[in-house]
Amino acid sequence: MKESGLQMYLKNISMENINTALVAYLANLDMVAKTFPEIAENIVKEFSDQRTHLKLIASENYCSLSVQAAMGNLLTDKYAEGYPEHRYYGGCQNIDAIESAAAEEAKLLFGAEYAYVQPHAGADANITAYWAILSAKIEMPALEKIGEMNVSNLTEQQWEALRQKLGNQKLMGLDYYSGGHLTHGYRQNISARMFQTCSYTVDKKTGLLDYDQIEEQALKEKPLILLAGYSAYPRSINFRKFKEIAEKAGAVLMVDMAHFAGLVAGKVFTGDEDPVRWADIVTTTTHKTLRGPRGALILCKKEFADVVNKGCPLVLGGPLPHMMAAKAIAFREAQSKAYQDYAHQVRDNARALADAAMKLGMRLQTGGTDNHLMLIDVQPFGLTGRQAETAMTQCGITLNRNALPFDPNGAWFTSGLRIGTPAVTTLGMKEPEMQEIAEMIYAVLKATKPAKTKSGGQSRTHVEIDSKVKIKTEQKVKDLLKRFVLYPELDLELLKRIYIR
Ligand code: DSN
Repeated sequence: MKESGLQMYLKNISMENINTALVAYLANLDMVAKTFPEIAENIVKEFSDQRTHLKLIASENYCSLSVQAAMGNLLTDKYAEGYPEHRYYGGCQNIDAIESAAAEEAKLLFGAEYAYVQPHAGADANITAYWAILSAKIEMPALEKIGEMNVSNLTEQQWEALRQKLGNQKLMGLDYYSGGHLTHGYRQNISARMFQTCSYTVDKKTGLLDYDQIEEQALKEKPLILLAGYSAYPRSINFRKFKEIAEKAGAVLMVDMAHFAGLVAGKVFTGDEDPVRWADIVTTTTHKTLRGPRGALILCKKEFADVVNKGCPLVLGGPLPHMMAAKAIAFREAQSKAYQDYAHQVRDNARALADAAMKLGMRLQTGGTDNHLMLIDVQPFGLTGRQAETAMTQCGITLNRNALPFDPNGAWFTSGLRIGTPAVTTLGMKEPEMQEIAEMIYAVLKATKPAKTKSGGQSRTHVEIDSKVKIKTEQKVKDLLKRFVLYPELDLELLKRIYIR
C-alpha cells in the first residue's frame, strides 16, 4: 500500500522535532485524499494561493488552527434543532454544552445581554433578526389582541390578516451604493421583497452619513426597523445618535456589525461607537475582522431573547454544532490582550495605508478611514473597478472592486476598489508594510490601461499592464509574503509534494 503523507513525514523526523500542527494537517489530508484526492489537492492549492497572494479583501481573514480543528470533526453529525435544554432531538447534552459555552463567551466578549450563536451566515442572521423583530413587534401584539397566542389555532382569515400585516412593514437601512449590504434592502435580495424599504444614503458631497438627514427621513417614514451597519463605508458610526433617532421615530434599532465586529470585540470602537451598547439587536458574521470560523451571531437585549431563540425553526435549518464549537474558540481568543492589540493594529494599518495612498495621489472615498477598510476611486486612472481588480489579481494582489456612492459604472463594473487590512495584520504586518502596499497598488494602477475590444473600442473588463511593472510587483508581493508567512508551522512545500499530482 502506498505510504500516506503522515507516514512519510514521521519516517524522517525524530520524536522531539515533531510538529503537531503539521501532523494534524497531514492526518486530515490523508483521510480526505483516500476518498477524493482532487479535494485534498485543491485544499493544498488554496493554501498555496493564500500564502502567495497578498490578501486585501476587507471581509476576509485567516482564522487560527484551533478554530479550524474545532470545525472539522464528528460534531457535524448531530442534529440539535431548538436551543440548549429545549431540543427536538434526543442526545443533545454535549451540543447543549457547546452552544451554551459559545453563547457565554460571546456575551462576555461583547458585554451583551443575550447571544444566539446558531446563524450559519450573516445573511441568515439578518433575516432571523428581521423575523424576530416582526414577531416581537407585530405578531405578538396582534395575537394578544385576538387572545390566541398559538398561530396554529388561528382561523384561515386570522392567519391571512396576520400574514398581510407582517408583510407590510418598513425597513430603513443604508443604501447598497452607499456601502450598505445586500440584505439591508437591496431589491435583488429577499429583504426588499419582505419589507417596504426606504433606504438612506451617504451625503452626496461628503460621502459621510448625515445624522440630521437620517433623522428627518426616519421621522417621515416611521420604519419598523432602523438599520445601521455597512459592508463598504470607511468611517465609524455614532450608534448613540442612531438610538436617539430610532427612539424618536418609534423604530427598533438593529445594527449589522459584520465588518467591524472585531473592532468592537478588540475595544477599538467603544462608547458611542459600540453598537452592542445602543442597539436592540446586533448581527455579525464571525469570520471577518472577528477572525473566527465562517458563520454568524446575533446579540440582543433581553426583550428580544425569546424571539431570537426561535431562529430555528423560524428561519434557520438545524444548527451546525461543529461551527458553534469553532465560534466558541474564536470568541475566547478574541478576549485576549493579543487580540485587542491586533484589532488596534488593524485600524492603525488602515490609517497608514490610506495616508500613504493619498500622499501618492490616490483619491479615497471620504478622504480616509476610521476602520479597517478604504475605498479607492479608480476613475482618475481611466479604469473601471473591474479592470483595476483584474490588474491587481494579475500582479498577485487579491482584493475586490466595489461600487462608490452614486457610482456611474453600476454594481458590476463599479468605479472603486475596496481594500482592507484584517488579513495582512494577522500576518503581522505594520505601518512600514502599508507604505509598501500603497506603492504597489499605485504602481499597478498607473501601469494599467483598458484593453482594446475587437471593434477598436475600450473594454470595461480587460486590461493591459506594463510588463515590467507587473513583474516587479509580483516579485515585491513574493518578497513581502516571505517575511510574513501564513501558518508558518505548516510546511507548504511538503504538502504540495504529497498531495498535488
Ligand atoms: N461578502 C461580504 C463582504 O465582502 O463584505 C459581505 O457579506
